[in-house]
Amino acid sequence: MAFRKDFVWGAAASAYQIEGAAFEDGKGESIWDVFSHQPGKVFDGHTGDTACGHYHCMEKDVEMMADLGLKAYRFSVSWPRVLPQGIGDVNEAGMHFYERLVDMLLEHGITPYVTLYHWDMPYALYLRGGWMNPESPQWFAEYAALIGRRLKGKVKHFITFNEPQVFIGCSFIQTVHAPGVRMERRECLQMSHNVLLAHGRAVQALRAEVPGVQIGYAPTSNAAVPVSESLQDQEAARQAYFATPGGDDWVWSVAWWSDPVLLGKYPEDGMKILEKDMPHVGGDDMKLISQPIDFYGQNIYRGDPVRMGQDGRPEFLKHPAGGPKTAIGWHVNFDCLYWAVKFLNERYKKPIYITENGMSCHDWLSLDGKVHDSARIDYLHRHLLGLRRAAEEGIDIAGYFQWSLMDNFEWSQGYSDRFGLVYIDFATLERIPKDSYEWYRETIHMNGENL
Ligand code: PNW
Repeated sequence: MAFRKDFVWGAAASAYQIEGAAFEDGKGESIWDVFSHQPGKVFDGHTGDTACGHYHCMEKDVEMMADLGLKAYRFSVSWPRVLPQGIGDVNEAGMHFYERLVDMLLEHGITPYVTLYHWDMPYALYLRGGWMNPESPQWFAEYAALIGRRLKGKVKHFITFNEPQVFIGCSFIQTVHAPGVRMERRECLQMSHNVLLAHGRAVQALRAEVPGVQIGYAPTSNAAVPVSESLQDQEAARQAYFATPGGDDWVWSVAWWSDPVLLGKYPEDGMKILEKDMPHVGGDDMKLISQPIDFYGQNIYRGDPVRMGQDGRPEFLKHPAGGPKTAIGWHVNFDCLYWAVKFLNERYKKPIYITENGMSCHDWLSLDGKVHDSARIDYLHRHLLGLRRAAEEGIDIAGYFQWSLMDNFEWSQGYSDRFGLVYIDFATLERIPKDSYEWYRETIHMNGENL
């Protein structure tokens, strides 16, 4: 069997992108609530105020997940929904929502994977400097302890951060995500260090609160895909994947965000490039950041072609003209999961989950009332073939979370890009399973033997 028997077939989502109820039941504001209401920040002025209305129809959504056959559901907790000021008083109504969600999932035999931070920082903490504040790791640890305490005995799997490089890079360098403020490189590196410390503090807090907890981390990367399987091109891709690029692109370095957590040090090439902007690294910092975690997640949507250049150095190539692209404009490289997982496993030696993978399409309802998203099926199928190849080669792949269960608020793209297995009519919030939903159900049922 290619995929192990207990392979975790899942789907993922995040709080701000689906919940709505942004100003209800005592929830505090997040940086996304504020940002999406500023003119010109999000496509056509869309906001997550209502989103998919998941907060109000969670029970129905879980029934849908059960119908789909999901083994696991990865969701995030909205920090300001449970702690409106980020620290201090708990909003019991908000906490109760997640307790009910977890209970419902367990009743349906679906394992919850809880992400603590999927970008919606409490606005109150942002006003105190956000990740620039040296107290931010402590804030995050207190929040992690609260979630651990309230969900222990029910939730075993926690993920500290979703894509730290995106909430630093897109927010403070590209300024297209909340809070959308340009910061100096020195400041971005300081924030990144504080985020890594916050990860370490949260791991400690969760271990203290939750017996038998399994803790993971979910950064993202574009895979580096060798243009041929020659050993030279493979080596070029491996080097390119883990190299720290210069300029603002340091933030997309795979090694920058994962070497500290899994190897206990910043990558040397990166430290050289970033030398004059490096944050102060305290004596015990790296030990705190690198305390053991249980699994390694990676969100992967794309891969870039690499070959060994004439000069013996890796060289990124252009994507072929007219090659496949998704609606959001991302180039598709079907082999990205295979190569990413292979290289990550070699370097970090941890059980790997693909914590996100999926395709944006401009889906529409056909005359027959269905959504025939054959391109998405083909995308998922081919990416899973790559993952299967990795599994067949003996790489420890624990699970796969499709992004996303339903169409949702795609950050600065608003509702203009659809990633879901389930179509949402955003006027009525009606849910309509797409063809890919039926296909994924079959795939889960067959444990991938249909691929
Ligand atoms: C992820 N990139 O974001 C996020 O975790 C999700 O919330 C989001 O909806 C999903 O992918 C689809 O975009 C990413 O530039 C943002 O490679 C940017 C990149 C990757 C993932």
